[in-house]
Amino acid sequence: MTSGLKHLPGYFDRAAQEELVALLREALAKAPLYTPVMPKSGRPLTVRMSNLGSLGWVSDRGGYRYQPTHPETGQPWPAIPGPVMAVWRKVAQYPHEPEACLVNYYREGAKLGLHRDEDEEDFAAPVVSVSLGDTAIFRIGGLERQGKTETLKLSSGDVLVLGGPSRLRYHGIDRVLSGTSTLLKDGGRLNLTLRRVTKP
Ligand code: MD6
Ligand code: FE
Repeated sequence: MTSGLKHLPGYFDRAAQEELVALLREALAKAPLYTPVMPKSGRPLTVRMSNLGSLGWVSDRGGYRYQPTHPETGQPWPAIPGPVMAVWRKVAQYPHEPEACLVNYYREGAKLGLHRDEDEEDFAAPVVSVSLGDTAIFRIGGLERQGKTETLKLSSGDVLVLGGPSRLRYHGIDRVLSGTSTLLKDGGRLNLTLRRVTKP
């Protein structure tokens, strides 16, 4: 079942990746990466997060949700930069703007457990992701958590689209291969996931 899953390796060339990183550094200076915790247990995630856009995805003891402000600064999230909006317009095949851009940052050893992106109101819109920095091992399964999975390498500059019948497939990041990219001066991996949250 691969329909709706689109991997676009090398969508951004090195110069474009550098521009994205510069824009992200500016945004993250205003909305710093923070360490979210799991609902109920309060266990910290290994991935650090921030958001751009009118709504940001957060996880805390109370649960998962979208909210308009940064949980630590209380400030609205910075705008989604133009070149990031542009990739959505190019690949999403969806007529409305994304509202949320989750920024995930992985240091060595960080991972993201198998999950579905299901906190949005409108699954008609795809989720579009952009990877920057070290290569990640992305695991993708089916619509059931127990189903068969396979892996895919996501490298710097790659775009991945989960839409249509693949919109609610389980997926996660097994690990990040340190030292595979020179893009980020302190190493690690940045991933952006763009989502439409509300029904237009
Ligand atoms: C990551 N990505 O690449 C995590 N979700 O760091 C995701 O969880 C994801 O890449 C939905 C669609 C595409 C993705
Ligand atoms: Fe996801």
